[in-house]
Amino acid sequence: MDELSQQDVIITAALPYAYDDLHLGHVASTHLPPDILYRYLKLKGRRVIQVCASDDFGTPILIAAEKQGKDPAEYVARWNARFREDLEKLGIVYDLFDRTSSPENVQMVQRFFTKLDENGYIFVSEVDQFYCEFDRKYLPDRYVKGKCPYCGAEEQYSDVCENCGRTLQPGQILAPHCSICGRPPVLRKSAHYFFKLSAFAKKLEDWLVGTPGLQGDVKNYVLNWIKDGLQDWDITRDIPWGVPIPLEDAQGKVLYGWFDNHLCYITTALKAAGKSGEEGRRYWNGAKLYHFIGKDIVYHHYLFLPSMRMGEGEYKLPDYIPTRGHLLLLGKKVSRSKRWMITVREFVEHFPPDYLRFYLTRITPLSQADSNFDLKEFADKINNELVASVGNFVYRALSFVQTKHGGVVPEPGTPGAADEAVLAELRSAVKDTGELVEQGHYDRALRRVLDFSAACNQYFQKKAPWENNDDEPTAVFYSCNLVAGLATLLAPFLPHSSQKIWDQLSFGRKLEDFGWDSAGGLRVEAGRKISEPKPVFRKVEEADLGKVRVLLG
Ligand code: B3M
Ligand code: ZN
Repeated sequence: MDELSQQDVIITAALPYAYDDLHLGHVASTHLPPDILYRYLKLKGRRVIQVCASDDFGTPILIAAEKQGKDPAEYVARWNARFREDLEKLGIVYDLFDRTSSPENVQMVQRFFTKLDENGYIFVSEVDQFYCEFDRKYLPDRYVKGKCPYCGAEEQYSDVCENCGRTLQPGQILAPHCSICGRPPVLRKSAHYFFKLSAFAKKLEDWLVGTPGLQGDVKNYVLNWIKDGLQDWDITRDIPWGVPIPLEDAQGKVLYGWFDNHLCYITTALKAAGKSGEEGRRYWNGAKLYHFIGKDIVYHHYLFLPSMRMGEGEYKLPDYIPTRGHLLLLGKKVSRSKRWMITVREFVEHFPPDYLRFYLTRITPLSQADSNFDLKEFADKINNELVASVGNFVYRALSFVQTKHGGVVPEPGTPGAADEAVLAELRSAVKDTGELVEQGHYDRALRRVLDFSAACNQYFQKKAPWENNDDEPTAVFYSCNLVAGLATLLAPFLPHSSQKIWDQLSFGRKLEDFGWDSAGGLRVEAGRKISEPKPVFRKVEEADLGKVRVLLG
């Protein structure tokens, strides 16, 4: 990233389906990483917006709403509100958290369809669809259950077997039955619209190879998919919940959720920026684009999304699609059906949000490798790194000002070698951490901040101000400035705690007003009266962990 660039930045996070709570896995791969980048760029003074939305359309959501006897629009609105609440608790605040079902997005999606059609990338073909004669409706994928032809598991959806993980083609499932009434469906012909994904093979390849910001580990296997041949893509659903296909003879048909949802990145960003039409396109096309995702939706983001934008021709492709792996829970894969998951809601009832942010950032690399949420490791990292290192230094340094100097930062003497050295270490921490964030390595960036915190503790120990040496005021003065440096360095990762530290230093101005680059300087001046120091972190006890174990049954 060009340091001096005034280019706009647009950051998006994958859109959660509006039918279940956000869990820790969503946070680790999809919502927390972009928030770190966003907060950092803001501190760097960049023009950046961050957006997300609820993914409202699709068969599973319609079924879930029907099960509760709710209107789907009302059903998804409740989830949307719930997502915002949960994310806000974690300090993840989007400039706009919209919804794929917004009128603006419906308009954008229909525009895309029409343009793709005009450009020759849409065709019609008859497909076999399950149809329930009793319920008088077409039954797409999730409305039909049956036996998996591969592993024999019963009660699997007709598009995927949750037991063996295989994808099924229409008509492949054995002993199919309607999930509403239980009767066997019949196969009927239905006219479906297809998107010519195959026409983009070469262009996609060129884009993958020619875009330096795309992750190498993902690129390689996407290139292999292209080599194996791309299937044209059925983008039609015979259900009443989705973006209506804007054609006379497509009555009763809507677009598949994966046609409309990623277009909401564009819609929502333009809406957040207050731009539309030609101005909106200019804004989008002039910006650096980041789409953060989890590895399970690589296919959609590295093939569907770019080819639709290429085929439509007006909106730029992403510069970065940071892709992270799954978060295992105590070594096992998260499963909604088995309820092997911890929701954000549950977690923040027991722990401060920054503890989650800290631990997830520490264990989540920029790669498709899975990470593992482990309770013991969680407690160890919080207790040994956050409490014993960061918390300890901040509290010791400020308590010293309080008890020995009546809460007033003392006037320093001439700095010695150790003071110069620790200030140099602060400067390099600011530089290194910033570079690592810009490269997308938030785990390593946070690790770098912790190394700095260790250096602060060593400095304090070495200077031993409690021995009342001549340079005691210098040590205390420098320590206060190191505390301020830590507050800024931690701000992208731990916004709540960093604010608490900042507040104890009683700056008249906000942390954000100082910005990132000022963090390497001496910002706490002598004579300043600080607030009463209080420990910023508390230890995680065995009893706290017990509460989480209860959540998992
Ligand atoms: N809702 C899948 C998911 O939640 C899907 C992402 C859409 S991003 C455009 O993992
Ligand atoms: Zn039926």
